[in-house]
Formats: sequence, C-alpha cells, structure tokens
Amino acid sequence: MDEGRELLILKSSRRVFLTCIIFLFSFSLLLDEVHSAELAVLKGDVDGNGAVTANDALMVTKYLKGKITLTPEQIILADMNNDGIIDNADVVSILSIHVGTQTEKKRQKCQRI
Ligand SMILES: [Ca+2]
Ligand SMILES: [Ca+2]
Repeated sequence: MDEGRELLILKSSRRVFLTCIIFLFSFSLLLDEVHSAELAVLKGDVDGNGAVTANDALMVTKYLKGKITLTPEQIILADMNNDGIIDNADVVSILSIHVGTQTEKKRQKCQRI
C-alpha cells in the first residue's frame, strides 16, 4: 500500500518537474521574442541586421542621393533626431553611434590584453 503511494508521489513529482521544465522553456522562448522585438526597433539600424554600422549610414546616404528607396519603417529608423526629415544630420548621428561602438569594442579589447 505504501509502495503504491510512494509511486504515486514519485509520478506526480515527475509531472511537476516536467511542467516546470516546459514552463521554463516557454519563458526562454518568450524572452527571445522580446529580445528580437527590441532588435527590430533599434534606431539607426536601417538594414535591420541588429547593429548600427557604417552600412546603415551608407544606405541613408544612397537614399538621400535618390539611388535607393527605403520602406516607411526604415525611414523611421533612419530619422535619428525624429524631426520627420531624413538628412545629413541623421547620417552623422548613425556614424557617430557606429564609431562609438567600435571605439568601445577597441577599448574593451585593450583592457583584456
Ligand atoms: Ca544595421
Ligand atoms: Ca532627421
């Protein structure tokens, strides 16, 4: 009788354990989605690769010269100072973020050496 009861407790605790694992897995997937959403709205990331780089500034420059078109979402991301106009000030702003990121990476690399 006791063995049956222990077996029942063991089975139910295994079920609780599996439920916790599934919950944690679902939660981590949710966090990944939130993280992806954050990346999707990174201001200055015109090409949508998850980072503000020189290529984003190049795309805006090409847009200003009429060589390429940007989607409405890309235009919002390119408008760094939110003045409703895409101009050289936005290009400079994107480049300064890119240079700042590169400088920070080099600084961290130097500290590690
Ligand atoms: Ca980018
Ligand atoms: Ca602007």
